[in-house]
Amino acid sequence: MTAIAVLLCVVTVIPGTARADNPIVQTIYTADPAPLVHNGRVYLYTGHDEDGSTYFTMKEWRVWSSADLVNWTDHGSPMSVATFTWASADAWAGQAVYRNGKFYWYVPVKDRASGQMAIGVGVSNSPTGPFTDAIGHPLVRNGEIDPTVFIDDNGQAYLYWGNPNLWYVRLNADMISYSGSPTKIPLTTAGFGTRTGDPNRPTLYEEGPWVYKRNGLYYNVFAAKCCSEFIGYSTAPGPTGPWTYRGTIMPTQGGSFTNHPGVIDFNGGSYFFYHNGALPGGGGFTRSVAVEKFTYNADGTIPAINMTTTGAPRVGTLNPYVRQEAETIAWGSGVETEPAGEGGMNVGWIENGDHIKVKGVAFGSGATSFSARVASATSGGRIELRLDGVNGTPVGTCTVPGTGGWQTWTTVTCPVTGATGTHDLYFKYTGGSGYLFNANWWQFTGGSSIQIGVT
Ligand SMILES: [Ca+2]
Ligand SMILES: [Ca+2]
Repeated sequence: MTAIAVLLCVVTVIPGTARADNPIVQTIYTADPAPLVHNGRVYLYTGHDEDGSTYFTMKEWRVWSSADLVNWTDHGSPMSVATFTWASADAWAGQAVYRNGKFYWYVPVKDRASGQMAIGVGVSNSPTGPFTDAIGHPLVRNGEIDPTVFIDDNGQAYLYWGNPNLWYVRLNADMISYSGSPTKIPLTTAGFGTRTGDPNRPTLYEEGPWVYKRNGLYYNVFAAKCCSEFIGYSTAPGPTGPWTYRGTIMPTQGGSFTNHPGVIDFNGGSYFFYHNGALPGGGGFTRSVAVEKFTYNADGTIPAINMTTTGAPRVGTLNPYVRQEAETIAWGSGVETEPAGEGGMNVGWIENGDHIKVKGVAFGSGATSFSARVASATSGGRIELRLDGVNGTPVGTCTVPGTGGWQTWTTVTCPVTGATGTHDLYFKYTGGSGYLFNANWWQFTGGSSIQIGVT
């Protein structure tokens, strides 16, 4: 019985267990992940390392979202250095939180007048923006970076930040002002571990704090030591301490000399976001955000977590019978994204042989047709629909014509056969040389993805 059960398990698991979904974003370099769970989705706020960067050359922040932790929708850049008229550079590591119907995005950015790093705060009615400067000046400015914001159960919010020090201040309920003065958290070796070899930095705390509360325990997860950094953490019985160092979560790995944590619970699982240099051309200034699933120990401590190329398991399916964005991607090869003239983002830079994988597409009883919103300033190409591999089972091919412009959109439709059940779907783009076409969104028609009762 055991052997049979194991065999059955293997047979059923393999089709859904695809590999290499880390890093999360393949279209650009991303850094400093800050995940936020809201209304059944994970919104992932990141920085953007410019291609070929040799410093932390960062001009804008980016937003992504997912309901299944494998297919991530690109929401573009709803906030940049230019959002803050008083700022001159350095769109570095921030965090967005939700309160009272608004999203507040706390970020470090360089104050033009003083030349010091300061903390700004953007605000939006939507998790994907656009964000505007909430106050028109820095929220705090003391030359230190890396804000994290935590709202306790009693409604008191705290802003923590700092490198080389670790500061906190109590935010008012409006989330854009504070009471009292910024206070230094004592960096004791009991609280933050012992660093050797640097008399100016006696503890392991370096930067990038991520403060949250879980089951009554307060956590401060942070980038430790330098350089290269690892991720360590401390816990406390209250939001202002006293902190106790609890050890390493993620050791130094992955080809980037910095790292940055973001920790959430979602859909019954716990997830650890970080960054590394895993994309081609990647390194300390060309980083990529990734995610691992983990399970807290019974006493609330966090196990060691290693970087993988596998990423988090899928926690849902994708419904192909509603509009899905072309820029919803589990893995993209050869493509990039840009703002679309008719709203949102589109996929572009599509050449012969490029592809996009979307995982866990629930075709149910079977799709009969496929439509895609496309544009082409050249002579177009083809979208081959394949299951479970870039050269997997073909279930349809749509021909894309020239439309007279890269933002001159039309909808093409083609028949589909053999797409039933749940599969990883590959869009394999084929055609001539050069850029073929852009894609904005897609949708199948046919069988019901969710079969409830009889209609
Ligand atoms: Ca390409
Ligand atoms: Ca789109």
